[in-house]
Amino acid sequence: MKKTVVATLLIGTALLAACSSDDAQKEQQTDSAAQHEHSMANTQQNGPMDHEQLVLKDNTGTATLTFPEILEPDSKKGNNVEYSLAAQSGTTELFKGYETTTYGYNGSLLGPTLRLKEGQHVTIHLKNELPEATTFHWHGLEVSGKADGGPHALIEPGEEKTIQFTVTQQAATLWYHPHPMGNTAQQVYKGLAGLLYIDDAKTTTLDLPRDYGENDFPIVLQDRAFADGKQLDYSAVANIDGTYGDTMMINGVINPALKTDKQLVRLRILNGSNARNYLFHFDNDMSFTQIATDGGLLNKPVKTKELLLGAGERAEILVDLSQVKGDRVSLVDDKDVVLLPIELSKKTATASTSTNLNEIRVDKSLEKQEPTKVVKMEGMRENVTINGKKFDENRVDFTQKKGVTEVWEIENAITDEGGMIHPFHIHGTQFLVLSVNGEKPEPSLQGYKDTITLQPGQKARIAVKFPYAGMYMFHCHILEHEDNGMMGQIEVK
Ligand SMILES: [Cu+2]
Repeated sequence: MKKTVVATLLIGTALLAACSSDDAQKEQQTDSAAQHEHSMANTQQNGPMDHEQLVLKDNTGTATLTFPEILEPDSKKGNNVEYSLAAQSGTTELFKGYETTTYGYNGSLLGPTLRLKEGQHVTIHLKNELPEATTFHWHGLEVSGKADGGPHALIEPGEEKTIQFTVTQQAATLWYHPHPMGNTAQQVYKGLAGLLYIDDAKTTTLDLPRDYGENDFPIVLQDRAFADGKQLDYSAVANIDGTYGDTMMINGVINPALKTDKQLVRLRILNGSNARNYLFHFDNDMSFTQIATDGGLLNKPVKTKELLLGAGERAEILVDLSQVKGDRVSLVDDKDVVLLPIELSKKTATASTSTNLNEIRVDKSLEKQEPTKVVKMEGMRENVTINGKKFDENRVDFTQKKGVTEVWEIENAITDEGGMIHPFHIHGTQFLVLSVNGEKPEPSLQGYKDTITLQPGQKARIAVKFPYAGMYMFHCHILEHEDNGMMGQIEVK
């Protein structure tokens, strides 16, 4: 199986100097997995290095996977819906006999699934019941800058705020999380995250599994490290280059197994981790079908055996569990660490699925256009920058006209220090990938995206259109990089 490079790429200055041609760079990338092993070995001998990644333990499957509740509206009249969400602090029994201090929305850990329909006029009453300031950011939602919940939209402890927007985008699996300047990583780590689904009329007519928690499962992947007393003590485990955990938490459950029938299932997978990338496949090497990217359905289902999700990205996949021999199959990562064991009952049901899912058209003329905006992500540790700069809330980095498509070039640059994966995210828009390193994007990138995971040395061209006006962030979705200023802002007028 072809392995994409997921590991941190460590390149010595001398090696970098020796590698100036493209070929040499490619060679470096294919060698990087081996280099990573090497760097881990060094780490163990010489003490921790900043880009050390905590090794993930197998998910033992001793608990049962549960699913977030779907949030009931406070009121619903025609197309008008009203919801209330409060960010709260509490305790959760993640390990038997231990009370772990956690954050959540309308509860102690994570949040309910907010399920909206295209065309709805939505009012959400936000309340901050935390002991610290926060914001409510709607990752992937096309809304005005005022409703987006970036770092400018701080809500102080005890404060309430109401936002309103109309859902004008197609069916998708989005999510929400806090976005306060310099403090996002810690708040997400403690448990602030929830799913936001958008449904639309067309998607409901398609032949796809759609029974929430029955054959259509939300899967929020988060790796966590627990300090003394099984606490999520962020300051004890934080890593400036991305905080990794050794323990798999899915939907807020430690070591959960998904229990279901031998049927066709839809997994809506969110990489809600602070930093970890997951290059996943099944341990029996069976194929599965990707049907959606961050921002909605692909034009056609894409059959594959592995998929990479960087921090913040989502994918919807269909898995035909009726073809599994035996009563267990596991989703595993590229090191064969068990991410999610699936326990199967005997009942077998086969199902058909639609083959035409969406009608995304890329404007061919854009493919030849030179980019009007260039974003260069570089650096590691505290040196992370975008176009050589750290975030400054008083500086507007770019401007763009509402409703006008521009070609952006996003580069993940290799520097003297080396390079690493950076997942690049833009607020308030769903973009289309035109090319990666000058080539047509792979099928799994041919849908709407709000986050694109770039390997060191990769350059992507994307078509970006903002349907609304306001101030929006663009940043690396390794939350510690974001907190360290690997972020810029764009004013859309
Ligand atoms: Cu980054």
